[in-house]
Amino acid sequence: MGKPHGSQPSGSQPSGGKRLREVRLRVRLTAGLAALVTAIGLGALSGATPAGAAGTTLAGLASARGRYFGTELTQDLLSDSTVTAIAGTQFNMVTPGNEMKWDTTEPSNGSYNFAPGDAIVSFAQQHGMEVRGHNLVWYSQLPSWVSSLPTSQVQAAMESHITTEVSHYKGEVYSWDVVNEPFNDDGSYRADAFYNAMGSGYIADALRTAHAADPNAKLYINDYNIEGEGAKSDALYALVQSLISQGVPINGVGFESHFIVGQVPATMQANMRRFAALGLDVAVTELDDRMPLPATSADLAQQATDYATVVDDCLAVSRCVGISQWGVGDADSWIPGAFSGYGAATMYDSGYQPKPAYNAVVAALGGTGGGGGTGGGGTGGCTAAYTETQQWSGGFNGQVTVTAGSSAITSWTSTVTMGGGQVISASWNGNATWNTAGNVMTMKSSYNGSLAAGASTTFGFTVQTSNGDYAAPPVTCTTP
Ligand code: 9MR
Repeated sequence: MGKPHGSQPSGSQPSGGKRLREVRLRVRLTAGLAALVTAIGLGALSGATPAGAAGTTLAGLASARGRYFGTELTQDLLSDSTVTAIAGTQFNMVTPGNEMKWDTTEPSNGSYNFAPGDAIVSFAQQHGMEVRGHNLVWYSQLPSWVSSLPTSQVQAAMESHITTEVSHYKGEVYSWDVVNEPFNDDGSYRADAFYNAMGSGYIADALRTAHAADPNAKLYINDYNIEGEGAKSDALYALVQSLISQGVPINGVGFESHFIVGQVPATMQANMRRFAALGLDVAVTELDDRMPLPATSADLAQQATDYATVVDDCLAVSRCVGISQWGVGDADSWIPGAFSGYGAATMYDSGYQPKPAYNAVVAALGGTGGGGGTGGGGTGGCTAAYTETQQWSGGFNGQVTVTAGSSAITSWTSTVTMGGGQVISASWNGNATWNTAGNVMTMKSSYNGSLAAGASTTFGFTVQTSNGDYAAPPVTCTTP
């Protein structure tokens, strides 16, 4: 309890992977376009981008760097339009929080329920996102009928669970966390129902069984407290080395990455690199970065640094395929429920407004919106991030969060560039001017120009769209 909880990198595709990736991309784009056509009608397609592919979103920026940016999502949130709007535009990978776990998918022996997982997959497909299947074999959220089985029956139950679930989602998931959290923190094997019945050989058996059911899915081992070098990651490293030498199908290692502010391991990049050097993909699978509540601006600034560090680490390792945050925002994060007095662990605050960490990630991914207007240098500077706050037929409200950089600022200027069929009809919380077409707005600070280092303010505006284009605009921020 109260310990950092993290995850690790995962492995990648063997031969034929490139072609598969191309096919997957085509399928994904097709799904994204289909969703777009459904949402806005055929006439609006020209010039629009599928949700999640826009250049200024986390997903779009990550894609430009050859990575994905994902989020965890649970079925109950699919009816929350604020959450789905962010999830469907900012992220292009979804990990179901609980919906594919054993206690949901096979609550009693041989009786399967895929409806909750199917709902997440369908949301992903409608928004041009891919899915990380999570998870197949785990000591937790394991129905009691499995742990009560005579040890002689556990292997058959495990294999049939894997075969049935992986077959059900064949072709629909990008990767599977086949074995989740198999180690104790000292690097010994966790003595769960599977280990007790089969010894450590259950891991190879699980991977082989999953591969037989869907040879195209990337198969991962996923764990926490393995992000930096240490006894636990050494144990995992030895395991995957041995699996590879035996020809066991393993493609990746997932680093969960449940961090505490200021404690991203300094060896994370080197550690990911050594797994990648084995020919595996690595991924940051459950990123969050918690702090004591109420959050202070110093902790939020440190969190921004931490998130940027993780992005930098992933970008520095060519086999790091992507980063997923665990939850969309602080309001749906597991942290306050699990670590009393802690929270504020994600990039979006409890009202789903982007935090400094969001801007830092945008900047780390090379985005202009988060890059600051001064070109760095540590004096002044600001970043801007867009979110849609409301939408109706023919229009929407947008909001830009302006965040000061590493020093206090006294004024700022932000630009918002809408598409050709979009006209900004109103604005608030700043002094705005428009171009003649009405789609490019320059907003200068008014009463809200003075911001302490890392502090934020927002301004808002209303957009009328004549062609069904609700796409997010590029936004910039500069200081004098
Ligand atoms: O986010 C999940 C939460 O809703 C569940 O209550 C919890 C139960 O163990 O599992 C959470 O997700 C975990 C993930 O599946 C594996 N790594 C740790 C995550 C946080 O506990």
